[in-house]
Amino acid sequence: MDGQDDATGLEGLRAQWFARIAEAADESALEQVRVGALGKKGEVSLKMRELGKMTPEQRQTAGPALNALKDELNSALLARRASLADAALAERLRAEWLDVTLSARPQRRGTIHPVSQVTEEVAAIFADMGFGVAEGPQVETAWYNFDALNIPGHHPARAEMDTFYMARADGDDRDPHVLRTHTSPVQIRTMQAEGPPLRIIAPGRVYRSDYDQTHTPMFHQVEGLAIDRDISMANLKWVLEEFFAAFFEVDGVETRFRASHFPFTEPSAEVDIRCSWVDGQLKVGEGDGWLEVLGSGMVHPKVLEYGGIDPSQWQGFAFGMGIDRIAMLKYGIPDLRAFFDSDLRWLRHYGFAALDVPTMRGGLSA
Ligand code: 2NL
Repeated sequence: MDGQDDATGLEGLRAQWFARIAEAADESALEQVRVGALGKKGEVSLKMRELGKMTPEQRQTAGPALNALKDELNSALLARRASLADAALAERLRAEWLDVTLSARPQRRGTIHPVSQVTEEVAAIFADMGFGVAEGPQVETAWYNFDALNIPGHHPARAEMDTFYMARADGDDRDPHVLRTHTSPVQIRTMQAEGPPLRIIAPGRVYRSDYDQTHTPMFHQVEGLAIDRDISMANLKWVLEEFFAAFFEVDGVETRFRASHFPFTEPSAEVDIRCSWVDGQLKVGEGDGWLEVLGSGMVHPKVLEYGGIDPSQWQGFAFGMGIDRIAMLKYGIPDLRAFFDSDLRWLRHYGFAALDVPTMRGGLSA
């Protein structure tokens, strides 16, 4: 012990408070230490108050020494508080640690519905031919669902027995809302939003007021649309034959085009694929039977105009088919209505494992 510290008795005080700071186990203990030393009635604060009773000479050495001690304690408190906060954070990080790389449990809890599986397959095949996937609202205006498709006001499809009409929130009954009866409005919207050239498919839910052995009020459709400067029915035929061969996983599929009529295409054709039935099982691509699978044609000039596309510069093909139907054909599912019963036994039987993602290289149902 020597010099001024000894004279003012601060060395012992200093050692004692530094030890307490070092010992404080958490932030609230540290706060108590701070109050004990530097608070209003803290030991160091009281010592500073005693300066008033000292002689000027005593004060000259004791004053700066006390101030220095106060500063030192403050920095030590600050440093200790920071290290306690670091330790608290490190402890939280250790305690709340979670292994996000832990592999999923292998139990098969749920399955992919055949409609989802087939939609993915269709999207993968068309993606390979340069088609993107377009989506749009299921509640549409009558304009997008009917007028833009050249379906006249008196057309039977518009009748209430086929179409679900909805009251419009804005009260405008000139263009009522409907549940879309096909995914064509998605294609009109895409024409308007993106302009030509276009290559898209529009899969999704559609609604018609119909319920029997082969119809459900909600079902799934995929439509396709290709618009460019010189698209013809020959392109349509190639695309469809490519699609059916890939979808049914055979080397080639012959198609048969039969003249038909739709308001939105001109000319229009219904398309059959060559097939046979062997022991009640469908064989696509061989045999002497024909199976009707879709409707198609060249997009009507008026429909192009409604989509904001100049029919003197652009033309295109379009087609539509039922997803539920081709799912039944491919996977041998006999009853359409069971698709939407949510029967777990059915879902386990016809459902797909979650990781059977269709790819062109690995095979669609490999
Ligand atoms: C069928 C028939 C078809 C279309 C859908 C379409 C869409 C636009 C313009 C022109 Cl935006 N056409 N779609 C064309 C022909 C047939 O569906 O039997 N579907 C199950």
